[in-house]
Order: sequence, then structure tokens, then C-alpha cells
Amino acid sequence: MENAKKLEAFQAKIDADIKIEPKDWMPEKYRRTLIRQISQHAHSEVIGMQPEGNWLTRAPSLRSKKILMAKIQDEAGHGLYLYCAAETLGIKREQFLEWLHEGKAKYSSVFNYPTLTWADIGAIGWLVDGAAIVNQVSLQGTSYGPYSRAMVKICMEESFHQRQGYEIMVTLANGTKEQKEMAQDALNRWWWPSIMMFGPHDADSAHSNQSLKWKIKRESNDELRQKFIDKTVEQGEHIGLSFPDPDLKWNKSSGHYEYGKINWNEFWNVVKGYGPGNKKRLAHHKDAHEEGSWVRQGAIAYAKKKRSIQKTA
Ligand code: FAQ
Repeated sequence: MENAKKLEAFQAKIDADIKIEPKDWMPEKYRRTLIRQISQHAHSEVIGMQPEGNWLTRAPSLRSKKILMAKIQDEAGHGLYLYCAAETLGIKREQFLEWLHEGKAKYSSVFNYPTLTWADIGAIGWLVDGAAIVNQVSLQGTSYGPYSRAMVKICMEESFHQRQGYEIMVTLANGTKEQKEMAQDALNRWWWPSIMMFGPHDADSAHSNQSLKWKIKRESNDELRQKFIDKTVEQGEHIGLSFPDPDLKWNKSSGHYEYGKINWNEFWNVVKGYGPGNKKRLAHHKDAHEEGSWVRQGAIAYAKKKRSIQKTA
């Protein structure tokens, strides 16, 4: 009875758009859903540095190298905000990493694809960050306070990322025949994985109904996917690129683009760990974590020392 009353009050708060804060009462399933989603989001930001990091030493100019380096550092920062937001739900960061390394936690499917040419860096910024922004702008309105506030800061940086990617695509599309072909090839390979980022269709989405009711998610997977497609197709066509979907067409009466069938077998295969880069991405993360242990030990020792000096001062 007590619990039913608490649940009712909780839902009333959500319905009134009042943010839920870490010390507020929340249903255990709400807490678990947030832990899953926010930590997976954080892992995506961190693992997402790998495909781009692959091109840091081969960026075609000092300018493009500086911009890419700044962008990748931003992604690390996003991961850290998100781990902090997830930690407010009572789980330690070490646990999140353990779940990731054991394959119990996911990260976005899109980061399991390889970056074969410099144009892929353009395609990631334009498409992957473009898709991420659509999702994250929506998540600014999520009901959990720390997640919502992290999203506000992240979105400001993410729009710069999308522009740096599009700028690379514009330059290549207006360059030599070979450069334009490179841009087209990158779009061909990244278009479908970017669309898949939004997750399964609404009818097959296990968590959407409850997450929408609790306003953890503010729009459904399909609504967000459609928004992304509607705004991105024009950008591609504007620079003379074509999309690898023969069924993509503008529907005047709905005011949206129609698109072809998504290959869900490919999506689930990647999600389950059998994509082109899953093993490599995870192995690299484990190695980097191991190699960085001396930094963590040093930081902890420094913090302890500082605390003890402050106590005695
Ligand atoms: N990849 O019931 P739903 C970025 C899983 S950040 C892998 O619809 P939900 C920045 C899902 O976890 C990109 N797994 O799930 C950047 C669930 O499995 P589970 C990351 C996926 O949570 C750019 C199952 O399928 N953004 O890119 C995927 O309600 C460039 C059923 O699905 C976020 O994480 C997928 N794509 O909706 C960084 C945004 N989709 O957990 C570097 C926050 C679904 O029960 C470079 N997350 N699954 O085992 C969300 O908005 C949601 O979690 C969704 C999925 C929309 C991803």
C-alpha cells in the first residue's frame, strides 16, 4: 500500500515535469533503467573515441588534426560526465567498467565499424554525431536531473562535432573526382549503421513504453530516427552526394522522408558482439584501462595526501 502511494506520487512528479534527484525516492526499476542507459551512453562516448583516434596521426593538415584532437577529447569528457551522472544512482565507476569488460553492458553498435579513409572521419562527425545530437537534445528533457544537466552541456559541444564532420564532407565533395568518391563511399558505409543507432523499431523496443512513461526517454526510437533522416538527407543532397537507399523518398503529404528496410539481422549481430570491430574495440579498452592503472593510483594517492594536508592545516 505504502509503495503504491509512493509510486503514485512519483508518477505525479514526472507528469508535472519535476526532475527526480539522486536522493529522491524512485522505483527500483526506474533506477536500474537509468543505470543501464546512462552507463551504456557513457561507454559509447568512450569507445567512440577509438574509430576516430585511428586517424589522428594521419589527419591531412595541422588544422584538421587539432580539430579532431579537440573533438576526441570532448568525447572523453562526455563519458566522464555521464559516468558521474550514473554514479549518483549508487553504483561505482569500477563496476560499470567491469560490466563493460565482461560483456554485460553495451555501447552503441555504430562504433564497431572500421574507419577506412579520412572521409570516414567526416561521415562520423556528420552522421554519427548528427544522430547522437538528435537523441541527446531530446534527452535534455529526461526526468532524471543529473542526466538532463549532463545532456545540456554535452549538446553544446556536440553541435560543433557535427559541423566539423560536415565540413570534411563538403571539402571532399567539392574536391577532385577521387575525393568526391571517397566521401560517397564513406556515406554508403555509414548511413545504415547511423540509422540503426536509434535502436529497434518502436514495436520491437523492449524498454520504450516504460521509459517514455517515466520520461527517461522523451521521444521514441522511430520518432528520433525520422527526425535525423529528415534533416540529414537535404544536407547530403546539397553537396551532391546520394544515399544508399533506393526507397528513400520525400512524402509530401506526411512531410517526412520514407526510407527502406533496415537490416535488423546486421544490427543484432553487431549488438551481440559479432560486428566487424567488437572484439578489437573491447580488447583495446581493456588494454588501455590496464596500462592506465598507474595514473589512477597516482591520482588517488595525490587526493589522499591533499586531504590529509588539509586536515592538519
Ligand atoms: N547499440 O528497448 P530498446 C555518441 C539495445 S553517443 C547497442 O529500444 P532503449 C557520441 C538496448 O540497449 C551514442 N545496443 O532500448 C559520439 C536494449 O538492450 P539491453 C550513444 C542497442 O535503451 C559520437 C535493446 O537493444 N547514445 O554517439 C542500440 O530504450 C561520435 C532493446 O532496445 C546513447 O546511448 C544500439 N544502437 O533505447 C561519441 C543515447 N539500440 O540494454 C564518439 C542514450 C538499442 O536491454 C564519436 N541511449 N540497443 O540489453 C538511448 O537513448 C537508448 O538507450 C537507445 C535504446 C535509444 C540507444
